[in-house]
Amino acid sequence: MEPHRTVYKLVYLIFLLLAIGTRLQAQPTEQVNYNEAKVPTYVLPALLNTTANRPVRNKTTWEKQRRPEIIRLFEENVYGQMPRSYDRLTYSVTHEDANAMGGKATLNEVLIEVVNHAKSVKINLVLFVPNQPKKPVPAFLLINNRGKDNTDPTRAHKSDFWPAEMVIDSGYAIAAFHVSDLAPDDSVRYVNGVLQLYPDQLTANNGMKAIGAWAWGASRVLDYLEKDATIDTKRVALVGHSRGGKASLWAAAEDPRFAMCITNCSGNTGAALSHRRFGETISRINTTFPHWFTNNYKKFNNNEDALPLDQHMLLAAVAPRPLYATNASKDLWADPTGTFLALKQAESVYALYGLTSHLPARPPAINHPIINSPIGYHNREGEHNLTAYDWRHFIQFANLHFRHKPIRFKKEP
Ligand code: GTR
Repeated sequence: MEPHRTVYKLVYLIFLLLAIGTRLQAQPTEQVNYNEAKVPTYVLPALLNTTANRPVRNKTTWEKQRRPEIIRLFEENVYGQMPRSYDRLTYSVTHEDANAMGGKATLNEVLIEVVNHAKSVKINLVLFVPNQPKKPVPAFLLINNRGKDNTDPTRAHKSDFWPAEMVIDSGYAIAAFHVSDLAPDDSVRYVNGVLQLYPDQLTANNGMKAIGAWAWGASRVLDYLEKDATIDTKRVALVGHSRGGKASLWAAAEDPRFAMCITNCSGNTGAALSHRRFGETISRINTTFPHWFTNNYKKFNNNEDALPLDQHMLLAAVAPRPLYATNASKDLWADPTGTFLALKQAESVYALYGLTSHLPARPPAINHPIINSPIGYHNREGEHNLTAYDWRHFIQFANLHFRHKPIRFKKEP
């Protein structure tokens, strides 16, 4: 054989081996279930029974006993402790434009600095407030887990992920901060942020990680908004998409000052039930994103039945505040059915407050939003994303629940 042919063969063989190796690495260790018939039989932890197995029959027992128990269960097992105290919060407006969006809004870029134990974290807030009416307005606050260009203060770049003009035209302020200011979304670098302020969290098995840090950040932004006279902080809706939607749900459950929670396509360890093991599972999420949840949560990898909780309990912790969850029809990874079933479970807690949910018995058809209900929901046609369609319905939901305005459904494009 000619020597150069042998070299070619060798090079080919090496490439082949490398390709097989990469593929093997990328292969999931566990099959993803997208088949409803293969959902195992499961028993959800009872929402309306205390851990001492006492029935919860009214909102007093719910608020005094069961709700705090549930928050502790999630702190201990899933999202980690939520430190509430810090030494100092200061802020400065780094850029103001009273004539933003062609004069419709005032832009404030605010640098919020939170200090604890001589360490600080800086949160960059982008905030547009409508120039009319001249009184405090309700607001939407987005936890931005995508590129910062999605919340461009200059508006040179516009994105349906944060359609600021649409929200301003509807009479709401719109704000956003980026998750990386609190904890970079990276399995090594996530410690460079909030966790520096609370070093004990780093070693505790129930220590917060990235998702807890993002939720903590949302509450610090609310601390700032409470000092801003243009915002009606009794009517702030917290919005998050996907991993940001897990954080918006945790933040709203944990901090009752958020008046409304919107959790968009949040899926596993967001609004979907884990016990179903449909789409993304606990072991998949903990393996791919080891920096999101507590060390304790890893105990439930392939062990969902041992969980003393499920996400219906977190949704219920938002009650009686209006709660809106979404899915996208092609996003089976986030388990639309499991999300809807979790919301249905939470209805019993809204009922303790005399609030009747109008969710149908079975998941509504695609693009059939349920707005006129303290628990709202839609399954949008399409992919995993946060879109103008989603925002239009968040605004309608807020119009109804924040302002008691009748819903005027416009024809969908
Ligand atoms: C996926 C992850 C989901 C969801 C999503 C996102 O890769 O498995 O849980 O968080 O990312 O944030 O877009």
